[in-house]
Amino acid sequence: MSEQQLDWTPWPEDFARRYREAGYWQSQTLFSMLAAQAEQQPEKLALVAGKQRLNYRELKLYAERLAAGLYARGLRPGQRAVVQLPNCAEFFIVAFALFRLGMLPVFALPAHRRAEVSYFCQHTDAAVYICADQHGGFDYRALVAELLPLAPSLQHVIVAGDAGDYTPLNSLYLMDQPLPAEPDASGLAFFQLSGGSTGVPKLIPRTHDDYLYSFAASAEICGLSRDSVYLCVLPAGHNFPMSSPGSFGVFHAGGTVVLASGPSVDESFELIEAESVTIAALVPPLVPLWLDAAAKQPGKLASLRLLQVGGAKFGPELAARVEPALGCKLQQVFGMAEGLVNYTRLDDGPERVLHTQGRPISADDEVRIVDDEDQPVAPGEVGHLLTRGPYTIRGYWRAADHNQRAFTADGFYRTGDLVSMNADGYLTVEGRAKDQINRGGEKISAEEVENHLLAHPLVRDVAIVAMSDPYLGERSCAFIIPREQQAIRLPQVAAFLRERGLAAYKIPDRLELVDTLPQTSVGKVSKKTLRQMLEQKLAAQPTQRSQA
Ligand code: OOB
Repeated sequence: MSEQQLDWTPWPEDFARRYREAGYWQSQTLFSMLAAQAEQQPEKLALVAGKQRLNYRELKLYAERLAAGLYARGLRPGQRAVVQLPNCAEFFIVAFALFRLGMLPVFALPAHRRAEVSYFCQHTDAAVYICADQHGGFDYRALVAELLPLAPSLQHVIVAGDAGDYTPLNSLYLMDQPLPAEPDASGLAFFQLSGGSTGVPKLIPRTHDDYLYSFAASAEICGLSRDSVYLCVLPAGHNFPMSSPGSFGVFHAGGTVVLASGPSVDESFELIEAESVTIAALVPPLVPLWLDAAAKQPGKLASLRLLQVGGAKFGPELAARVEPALGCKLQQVFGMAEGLVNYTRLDDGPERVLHTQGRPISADDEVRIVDDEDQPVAPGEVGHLLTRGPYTIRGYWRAADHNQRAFTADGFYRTGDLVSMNADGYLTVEGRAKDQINRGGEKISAEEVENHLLAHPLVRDVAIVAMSDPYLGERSCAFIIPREQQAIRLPQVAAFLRERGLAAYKIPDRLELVDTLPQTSVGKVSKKTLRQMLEQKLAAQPTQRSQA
């Protein structure tokens, strides 16, 4: 067995055979999908990113030349590359170059900082880190300087834009150079990031076969064709905008991907009008902004056919406003980077589209809804969602102990979501059992942030919980027992976490100082009680919520 095989959990042979025979796994790599489009319609516009417009031939060519340049620098198939790029053309050129070479990208979010990025590099022994010079007011080259001593495996740092002391991405495009054979489609293609509920983020190993199936089938469910024009508003490396059906589903269908540089509604509306966008995907907090803007600028969205909303709970009241206000179909999407994705279907009526989060992609997505003892709940009742199937992983990367808890013995992934299923097989998300805060679609592992805060000299103990928020759905609140009555305030907490290199969205929105933390009967901190205490307090002083 190669080292790589020991690091992840492939599907058992009988399942793999079944998924191949059913035609889900096509033995096609992600790069060869792009190459097929370049062959069939070379001049078709594939990507719009700012002033750059690349057709399929160009996108494939740039990816190949970059793969050759990386290869010439000594980088080899199977090695890992941490990629932290904003929504720009290079994101896809780099991704497809790495797929071609058989290197394995880890797609860090642009919001990640030293703590997350150094961990990704260490945990995967990454050979290369690829970033932008700057984006959103942040200079990634400064991050590199802090990163290098922490990530001894890094052989190269490659920067898109002004590279400073590092290797300019632009210098790596090589023509007519040899490349190794394409990787095996049953092997790993790249890593998604888990939202996480544990001390350190988990890496999700995805194969060419399983990922390609997930977005090809998603593209079909969403009715994508060569005429589809997809607006990518969310960070391009997240599973939702990448594969549900996302940019990869659009490439598979031979359509056009239009990148927005960020979530600004003005930019999105300009792009929709200018590029005749037909489909876009949002997290729930962006929807009210779109509804307001659409009321002020009627006509801008004339080309839009489908708006997808997912990543966090989307309530029926807001959902009901989408179709009348935007003049397009709404689709709810409930998915996870580990695999399973559910969609309401294009021909579903309002009962399903407004009140459920859809049903799975595949007839071979197995879904179990169970109680705390792993026993099936009665039909329609709320329980823990477990799942396995042709594109849901069987284990995280290099996480043998955690995998024992996160998966059942027969390979079902414990999603940590509480759901109910109606008689038609549609799921409604009813809550969450995992120790996570879903801050408008951005996932925060409570334990990860708690561990950082426990290192603060004024913190004796800490527990982080979600508090409901009218705009983001949830925000995070830290309950802290200070040491020896010494007060600690939110700005100090924020500065401390920033200093430790944590992404800004993980910094608690509110701080409550307490003398004790309530306990459950088995002596664990009762986060349920903390959430109730918080809701009571916020109900008594509602204006405090936004000031916190
Ligand atoms: C998507 O992926 P992740 O990995 O960032 O987060 C997954 C978790 C789910 O387990 C669930 O807790 C929550 O995000 N979630 C939703 C939801 N969609 C995701 N909770 C309620 N309603 C929804 N519609 O977030 C993701 C991946 C692919 C497609 C869409 C979303």
